[in-house]
Amino acid sequence: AHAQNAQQTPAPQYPALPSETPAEFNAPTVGFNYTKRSVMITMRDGTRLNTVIIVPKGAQNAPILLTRTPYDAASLTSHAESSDLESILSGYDNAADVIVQGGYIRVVQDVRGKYGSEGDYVMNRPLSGPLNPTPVDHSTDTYDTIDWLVKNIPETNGRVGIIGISYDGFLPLMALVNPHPALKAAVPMNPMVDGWMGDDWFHHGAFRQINLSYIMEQVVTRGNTAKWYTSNYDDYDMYMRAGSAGELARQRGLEQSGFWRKLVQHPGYDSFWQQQAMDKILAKQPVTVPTLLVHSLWDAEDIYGPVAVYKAIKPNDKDNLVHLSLGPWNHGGAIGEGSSLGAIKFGSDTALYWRQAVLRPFLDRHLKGNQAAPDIPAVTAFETGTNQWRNLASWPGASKPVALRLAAGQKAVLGAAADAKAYDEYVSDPSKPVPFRQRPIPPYGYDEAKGQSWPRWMVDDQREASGRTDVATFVSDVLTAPVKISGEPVANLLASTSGTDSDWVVKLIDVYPDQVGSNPSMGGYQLMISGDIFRGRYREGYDKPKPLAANKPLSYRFGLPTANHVFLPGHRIMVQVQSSWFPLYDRNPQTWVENIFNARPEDYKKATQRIYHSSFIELPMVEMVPFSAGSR
Ligand code: PG9
Repeated sequence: AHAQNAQQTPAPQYPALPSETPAEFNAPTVGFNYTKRSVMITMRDGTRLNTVIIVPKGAQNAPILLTRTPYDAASLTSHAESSDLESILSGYDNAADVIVQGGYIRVVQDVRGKYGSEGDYVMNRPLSGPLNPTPVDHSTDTYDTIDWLVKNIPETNGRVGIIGISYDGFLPLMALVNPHPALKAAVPMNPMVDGWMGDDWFHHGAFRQINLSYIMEQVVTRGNTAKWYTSNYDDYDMYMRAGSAGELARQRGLEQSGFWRKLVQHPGYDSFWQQQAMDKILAKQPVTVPTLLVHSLWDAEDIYGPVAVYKAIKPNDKDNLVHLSLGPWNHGGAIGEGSSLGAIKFGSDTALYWRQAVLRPFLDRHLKGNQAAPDIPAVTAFETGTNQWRNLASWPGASKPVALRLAAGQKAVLGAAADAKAYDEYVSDPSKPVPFRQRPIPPYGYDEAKGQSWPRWMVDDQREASGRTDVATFVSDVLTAPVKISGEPVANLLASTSGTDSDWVVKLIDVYPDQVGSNPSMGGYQLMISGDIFRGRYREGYDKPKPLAANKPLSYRFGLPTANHVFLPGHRIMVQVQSSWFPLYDRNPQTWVENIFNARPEDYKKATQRIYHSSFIELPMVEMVPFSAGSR
């Protein structure tokens, strides 16, 4: 009756109070030095991708610089609401100074399935093939995008470069597969290359559980609207309370995500990982596009990728189109301020130098068709320790392996004979895993104001660790001459565990002099130059997980991340060995379980670890050349 009554009685007519909001607001751009528009570009399967196009005012015959991203094109192109192009671009993922100085047309696109684009999101969408039955992938989407851009942006000169960091650095690698003819330059910066071997998901099989928050926010909604919540200010407590990465993921709803389910189904290096490793994919094709790979020496996220790709494609580089830069940066640091990282100072703004002396001439030469512009060196490598840039013809150049032996008396000795019977021993207790940095470990994040100094943890002072009884420490005598290494150190352990599985973490460390007059707080500083983890169950093969024989000395050999460092006279060389790196990596229960993601609390047991004195680190030693301005 009430409803009927409402229908019969006409609503009372009030005098209008018109809305003050126009039906459509046309934003003026008076005084702007650019124009910006968003378009939906249609891919070959009909899916439309949101693409932001920014054209500098007055641009003519200008090259296009493209970034494809899962991290929201709209926000990446509006770091400030400003009439000034450099102001809106400055920030993550854009070398804004170079882009503006070069007069580039800037294009940033949401990948399929994210933010403003249509379609389905698949993490690091594999190439069409065994892992992707559809005819579309990042290679085809980039091809179709470039084809549209060069035909629909009248101000362009028809030449396109693609640049990006991290995931946005993986996408330029995908663009190199069946590249569009207008693609004239690729700049993969700190790219994701092999998520299992050494980039974002695992390192030699140990799971990087600290990325759970990223996975959750990145894959469970199109616009990253579902947020990971903090239950503890100290991440160490949160992960300890959960027990295993699998349990925490369950508690946070991650099992609803297809990507999480794939991670759990593929804990080992099976075809799922091998078939999407970009270094393996690109190794099978010729190099046809000038490519500048960018590596950060303290990259906490993708420290494996750039050099892995360089090694894979350089043999196919008949026209010397491949370049490599190694800078003293954290992840993405090449676009920031590069005069220091944490407590470590480099004497100049290394990132600004690289952008002006390497990135800009590379882009100008290939995108402006300015073949007169000087080509950049094959390799531009910052040498930490001496704080000098080195221009090299190849990487790592003429290094030779010299053994740094883990000897008796907690000594690290260059080249000494082995003492196979003796060992150092420690107890690895999963209830007290070694923190990867001093606690409290604020939730994963970049906000220094919140103490979230994720970007600089790799240069933390390692004294906290070396003082622990569950960290075996070996240190050389004070050096009387410089020791230079260029390349990847290789850990060769002979070790036993009383358990039936174990993780081995090896860290190569530069120990500063006991006193540093010019900077007293650096006295005795222990700076990690290279370090990584290896999950023992894969010692017979990354695709062959097996229990370890308890209390039996077994050999382990695995690469450590690329270094380009001089241990100066007065310094010492240190090696630390431990069996947890928490909560960066999930704990190894140290007893065999089929899948550690599903380990139960009772599986986690203490283990007695022995590092035998026939263990050593292969150091890629280089004869020191006296520095002269000419070698810059
Ligand atoms: N490679 C970075 C990342 C990926 C996955 C987890 C955490 C970090 C990145 O694309 O930012």
